[in-house]
Amino acid sequence: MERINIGIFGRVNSGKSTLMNLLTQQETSIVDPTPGTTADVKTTVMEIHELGPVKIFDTAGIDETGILGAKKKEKTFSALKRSDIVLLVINENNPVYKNDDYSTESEVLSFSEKRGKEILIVYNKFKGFPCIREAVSAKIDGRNKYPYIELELSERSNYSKLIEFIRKNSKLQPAKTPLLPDMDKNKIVFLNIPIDEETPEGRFLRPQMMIEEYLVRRFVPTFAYRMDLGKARSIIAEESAGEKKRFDEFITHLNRNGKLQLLITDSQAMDIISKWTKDAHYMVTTFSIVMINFLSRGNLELFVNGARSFKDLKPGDKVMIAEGCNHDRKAEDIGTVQIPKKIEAVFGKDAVQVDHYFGRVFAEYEKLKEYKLVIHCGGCMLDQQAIASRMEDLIESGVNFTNYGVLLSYFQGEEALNKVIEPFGLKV
Ligand SMILES: Nc1nc2c(ncn2[C@@H]2O[C@H](COP(=O)(O)OP(=O)(O)OP(=O)(O)O)[C@@H](O)[C@H]2O)c(=O)[nH]1
Ligand code: SF4
Ligand SMILES: [Mg+2]
Repeated sequence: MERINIGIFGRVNSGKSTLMNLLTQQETSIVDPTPGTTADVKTTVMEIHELGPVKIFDTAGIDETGILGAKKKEKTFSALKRSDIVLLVINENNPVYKNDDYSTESEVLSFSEKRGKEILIVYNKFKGFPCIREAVSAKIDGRNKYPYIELELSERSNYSKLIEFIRKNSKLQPAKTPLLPDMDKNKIVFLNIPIDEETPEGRFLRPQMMIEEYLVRRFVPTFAYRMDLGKARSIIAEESAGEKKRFDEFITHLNRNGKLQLLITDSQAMDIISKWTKDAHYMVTTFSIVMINFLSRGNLELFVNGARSFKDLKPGDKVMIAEGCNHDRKAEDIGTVQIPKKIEAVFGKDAVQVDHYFGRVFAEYEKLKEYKLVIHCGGCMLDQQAIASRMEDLIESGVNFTNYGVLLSYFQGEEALNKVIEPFGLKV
C-alpha cells in the first residue's frame, strides 16, 4: 500500500514520543524523563482520517553522544531518509536552548531540505514554563520558512490541532504509481510462476499476489502457469522438449486471435522465456521489473542504465547484491547463486568481489562508494520511500544500480532486455 511516511525528529527529551502518542492516540512509544528513552526507530502504521494511510517513525534523539549515540543517530537518519514529512520537535521551554548553537536542528533541517522533505516544526509547550519560541525560531528558522505550531504535546485534546496543522501544511498525497501500464480487459495476461524450493506453501509471493489482484480488480483476465524449470533446462533433450511443448500448447491456445497481451515471468526463468518467446507478438516482462518500476515510482530507466554498466566492470571491482528481506536460501537462489555464478563466468574466479546485504539494513552511506554496481532484488518487502532512499544514497555516491529482472534479461542480450522494458515505454 502506498502511504505517506511521517518521521518525528529532535533532541532527546524534546517530546518526540509524546508526539507519537498524541498522533496515534495511544501509548505507542514509551515516554519517560530519562534522556535517551527511545533507542531504536519505532514504527507504526495507521489510517488518519484526514490524511489517509500513514506510517509514523518515532526516533532516538540525535544529540546523544558516544558510540551508542552514533549508532542511534544512524538509525534515526535512516528513518529521516524514508520520511516524506519531517516533524522537528523542539522543547521550547528547555533553558539549554537559549545559548545553543542549534546544530542538532540545523542538521535535521539541512539534510531534509537536501532530500526534498516537507518540514514542519512543532514547538512543545510544557505548561508553566516561560516560552522562548521566538528566540529559538529566530535562530533556526530566521526567515520563517517552515510552518510551525506551538502545542502542549502531552495534552491529548490537542490531537485535532496537530492533525489540522499537518493537513493544512502538507501538499503531499500518497503517490499513485500504476503497477502496470494500461491493459486490455478483453485480452489475457500470462503469469509464469515456477514455484521453486524457496517458495513458501499456501500462498504466492507478494509481487505475484499484487499483480494478480491488480489485474483482476481491473477486469483483466490472468492465466497462472507453473513452468517446471528443472525440466525446461534439462540436458535430456526429450525432457526439455516435453516442457516446451506443454508451454507452447498453452500459449497457442490462449493466443488465438491475438488474445494474449502480456507474459510476466519470474526473473529466474528469463533464460528459458527469452528463448521460447523470441518471436512472440505479445509483450514480455518480469515480476521483479514490474515491482522495481512501481517502487522506484517509474524510474525503471535508471536500473536499465545500471545493467548496461555491467560490461564495464573490471577485475578488482566490488559489486553489491542487495535484497529487501531475509529468506531461506536454496539451491538456485538468484542472489547468492545465479548472479554470482554469472559474474564469475564473465570475469573469472574471484576477479570481482561480491558482497551481500539482506534485509532492511542497507550498506552504510560511507561504504557505498566502494561499489561499482549494486544489484537489487524486486524489493517487494520494502516501501517506495525505502527504495527512494536507497536510490538517493546511490546516486549521491555515484554508484550504478540495477535490478535482478533487468540484469537477468540483459544477460540474454539487448533484444531480450528491450523486450522486457517495452511495456514501460523504454528502449535501449
Ligand atoms: N508537562 C509536559 N511534559 C511533557 C510534554 N511533552 C513531553 N513531556 C515530558 O518530557 C519527558 C520526555 O518526553 P518524551 O516524549 O519521552 O521525549 P523524547 O523526545 O521521546 O525523548 P527520548 O526518547 O529520550 O529522545 C517525559 O517525562 C514527558 O512526560 C508536555 O507537553 N508537557
Ligand atoms: S524483498 Fe526482495 S528478496 Fe525479499 S521477497 Fe521481495 S523481491 Fe524477494
Ligand atoms: Mg522518545
